[in-house]
Amino acid sequence: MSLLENRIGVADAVLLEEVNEDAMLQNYHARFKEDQIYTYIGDVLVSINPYHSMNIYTPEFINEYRGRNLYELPPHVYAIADETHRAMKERNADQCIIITGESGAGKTEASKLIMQFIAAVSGDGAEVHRVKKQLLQSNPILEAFGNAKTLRNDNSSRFGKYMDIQFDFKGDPVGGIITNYLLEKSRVVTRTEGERSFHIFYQLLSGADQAVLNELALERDANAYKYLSSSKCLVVPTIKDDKEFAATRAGLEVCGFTKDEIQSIWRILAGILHMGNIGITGSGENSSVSTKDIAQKAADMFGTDVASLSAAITFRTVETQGDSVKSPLNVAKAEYARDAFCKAVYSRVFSWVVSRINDSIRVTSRERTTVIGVLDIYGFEIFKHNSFEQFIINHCNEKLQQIFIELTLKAEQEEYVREGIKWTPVTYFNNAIICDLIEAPRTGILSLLDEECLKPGNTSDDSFLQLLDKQIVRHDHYDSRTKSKNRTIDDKAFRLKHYAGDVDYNVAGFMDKNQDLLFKDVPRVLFASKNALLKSLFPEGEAKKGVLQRPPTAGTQFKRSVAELTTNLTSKSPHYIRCIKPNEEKRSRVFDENLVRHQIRYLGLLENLRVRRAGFAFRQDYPRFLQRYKMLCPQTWPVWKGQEKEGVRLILNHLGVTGDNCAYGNSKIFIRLPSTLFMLEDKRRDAQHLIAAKIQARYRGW
Ligand code: AD9
Ligand code: MG
Repeated sequence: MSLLENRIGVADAVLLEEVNEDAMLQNYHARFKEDQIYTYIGDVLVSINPYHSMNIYTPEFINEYRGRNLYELPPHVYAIADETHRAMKERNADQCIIITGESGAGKTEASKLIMQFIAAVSGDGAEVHRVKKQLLQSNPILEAFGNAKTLRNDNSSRFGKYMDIQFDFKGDPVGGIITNYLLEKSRVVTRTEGERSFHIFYQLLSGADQAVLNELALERDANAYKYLSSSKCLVVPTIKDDKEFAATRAGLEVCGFTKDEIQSIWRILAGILHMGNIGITGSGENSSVSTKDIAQKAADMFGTDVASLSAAITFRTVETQGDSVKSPLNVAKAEYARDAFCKAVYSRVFSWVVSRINDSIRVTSRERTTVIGVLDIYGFEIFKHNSFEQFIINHCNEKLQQIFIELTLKAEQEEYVREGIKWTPVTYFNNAIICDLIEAPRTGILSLLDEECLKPGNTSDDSFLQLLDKQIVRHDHYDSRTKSKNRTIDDKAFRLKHYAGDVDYNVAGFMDKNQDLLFKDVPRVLFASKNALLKSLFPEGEAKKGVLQRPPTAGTQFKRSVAELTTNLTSKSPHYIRCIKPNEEKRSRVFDENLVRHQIRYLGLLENLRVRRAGFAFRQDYPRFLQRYKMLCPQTWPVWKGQEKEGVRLILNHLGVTGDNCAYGNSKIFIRLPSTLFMLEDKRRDAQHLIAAKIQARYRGW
């Protein structure tokens, strides 16, 4: 079936008769109703989450899409995967696939389908087979440790993931490197009601053998653990935690984790759950652990001594000129210290798991590899209450939108220049202004946050907000109660007008989360742990080490890694998947036009289409065009021996497509109107029927 035979709406928005939001929306709606979840805008794939399983991911589909041209078959994520893989092999150049869209739109599913496709179409030698298995098996592990049920998505990624799949010269995968971005570690101890902590906790409790739970001193009931029970959501109907546990464990084994390592991970997770149950009492400026038996369990799991563990959360050691003084913490501060302890342990275990997977799968030989990078990060989020985490997540999405704008525009412009064709640029909303507002050195919000964190004396989340109100009050994309007296904004919040909508960020916790300070007591206790893994995660706890340099703040670290990511992505040939969420209720077959319209708007899909059509709706290189349509002209059928460009000219002249309707680039033919393409396709179909009929008649005549 050709693209154009797939006549439910149009399979490529470029072929729409009218270019406007309504036409785009109606096209998506019509297709969605018929389970056509994929549509192109040129070579950008738009994917609308069907929220039900579809039988379009079978081995037959994989075979169908293998080695085919993008426009030959109906749009599909496999077509993008194939195109990317082929482009890498043919041009011997690094590629990347950038998957964007808001939380729950289908990014992670798309990234898994891409990996599945690549695994299926590449070679099958023993070594390649091992690598492919490990690449695929790294998914359940990362999802167990880094994903969680949120209000938006039952399997929401709470970390950013970028994976380079490395290939040899034959195009077979030989390894991979995963980069993880800031995990939302606060989830370990708190989150909004109705959400869960990371899947792995529930998996462990429901999936581990009783003997394992006994060893970990754990009860099977998740409700027994405050860190889990507090958000009043333990079971998710769409998730089978026990089965997932088996998958996670199998993944760990395939990726080379030893039995000891796996056991250490379970002990650390159990330790965290026990920590959450530790009771702290006290009066005035003092506190102590009131549940010694639980503290003992936590200490056993962490391989530490219970007295040191208790002291690490109820006291703070302050060092002054060689002397160290222990000062007591009140109950609130001790609880805070306990939570900080658990968040630090969990996020370091997570990063370790990623690097351990990398140790197994990355290519160590010096053989040159080309890569396909697949980016799947947490999507844009707007909650009722948005905090530092949403600020970071949304900033990352803002940057990706900018990359999309710059690269699609740039690529399009470059193509016209390369092909020697004149065109008038289309104006675009460029969100660089919002990126700057957040990340500009000295004047951006992240810098102002650092400034406030580093100021001596009395600073607080409130003083940070005051600083923003003083420094950036005039920025068009910034608002606050102080600035506009707008009472819809909380007086402890600031509002940013993001590309995807207005978000109010409550400043409570911004300073703490940015500083991310871990008082030395914690690393010291953990460095002394008998659990070798835990010990290795807190090297700064080693007593002899001199004064440690203050680590960069969480915001600064994130800014740097996003900058690295940007450089990395822009150095590769990009391919895009834009994911759309059809409704807020996670329901199948429900298409909320307003919600989709909003996404079409902020994803810039209409501008994308305009740019794509600015001039020419369709383009194809001469050999392919000639091959497809040569039957439409007596001079080129059945064989054309002249130059391909000339052959194409003969065909188009013969059909009356001349003048402004087309342009002859250096290597491609550009066609202005979609209707021309329809005409070509119709004529081609008629011609095919005619040829088939002639052949049949000839056979009958024998
Ligand atoms: V987040 O930013 O990580 O919160 P994602 O990654 O965009 O988000 P995800 O891929 O996790 O969303 O998709 C959400 C859910 O939608 C999945 O768990 C599936 O139940 C469902 N989904 C997404 N894509 C497909 C699909 N192609 N076919 C069927 C799908 N179901
Ligand atoms: Mg995801």
